[in-house]
Amino acid sequence: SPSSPTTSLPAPPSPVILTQDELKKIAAYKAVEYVESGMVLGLGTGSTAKHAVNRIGELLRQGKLKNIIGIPTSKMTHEQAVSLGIPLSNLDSHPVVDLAIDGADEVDPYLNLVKGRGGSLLREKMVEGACRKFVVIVDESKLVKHLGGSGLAMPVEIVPFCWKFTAHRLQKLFEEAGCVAKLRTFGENEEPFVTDNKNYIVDLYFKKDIGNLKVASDAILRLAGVVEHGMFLDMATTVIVAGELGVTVKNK
Ligand code: ABF
Repeated sequence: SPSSPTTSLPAPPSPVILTQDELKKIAAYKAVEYVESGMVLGLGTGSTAKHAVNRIGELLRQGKLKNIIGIPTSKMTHEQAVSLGIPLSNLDSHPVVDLAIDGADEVDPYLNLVKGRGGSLLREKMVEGACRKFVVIVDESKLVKHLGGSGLAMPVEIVPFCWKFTAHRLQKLFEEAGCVAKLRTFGENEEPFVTDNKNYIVDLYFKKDIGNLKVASDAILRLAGVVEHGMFLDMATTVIVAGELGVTVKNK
C-alpha cells in the first residue's frame, strides 16, 4: 500500500545552492545581453564586472559582437581587456559612452549605489557619469535599505597631502551619525592604499543613518582635499540582481 514503510519514493531533487561567485556571473551574463555591436562600452571593475568583461571578450572572439570599443574604469580592467583583445579607448576620444556595466557594494531601493570598496570609484564615476545607460550587476547580498547603513565602508578618495586633516574634517562632518574615518591600508605594515590616480582612500563608517544623501554628497565634495566619494546617486538606469530564486531586473 502507498503508506507501507517499505514503499520507496524517488528522492526529491536536491536544491542547487549557487555560490556568490556563480550569482555574480549570472547577473554579469544577463547584463551583457544589453550589449550591441558598434557600442562604446564602459567596462567596470571588481569580481562581478570581471565576468561581464570576460563574456564580452568571448562574444567578440566568437564574432557574435563586432566593433566594440571599451573604456576601462581601472588599470586592472584595462589589463584584463587587453588580454582578451577588446579594443580600448578613453573618455578624451569617446566622451559619450553607450552603455556601462559595473558592480556595486550597496544598492538602495531607489537604485542609488555605494561603490569604491574596490578602490576604483573615481574612474568609475567619470565613465559611468558619461554613459547613456548604466547597468549595475550585483548578487542579492548587496541590497540595502539605506546607503551607509550596513556598517560597511563609505569610501572617499582624497589627495595624500595632509590626509589626516582631511580625514578628520570628514569625520567631523558626520559627527552626529557617529562617523569614524579610517585611512585604507594594505599589508602587515599598513601602507596606505594608493588608487590608480595616486590618491588615498578614507573609509567612513557610520553608527547611524546619514540622512539626506544629496546633502551628504554635496558636503563631502565641498571639502578641499576630497577628490570624489563612492555614493553614486541617481546614476544607475538598471540594476540586475542575481539571487537564489532567480534574476531580478530593476529599472529606473
Ligand atoms: C567595483 O567593484 C566597485 O565600485 C565596487 O567597489 C566593487 C564591487 O565589487 P565586487 O563586484 O567584487 O563585489 O565596481
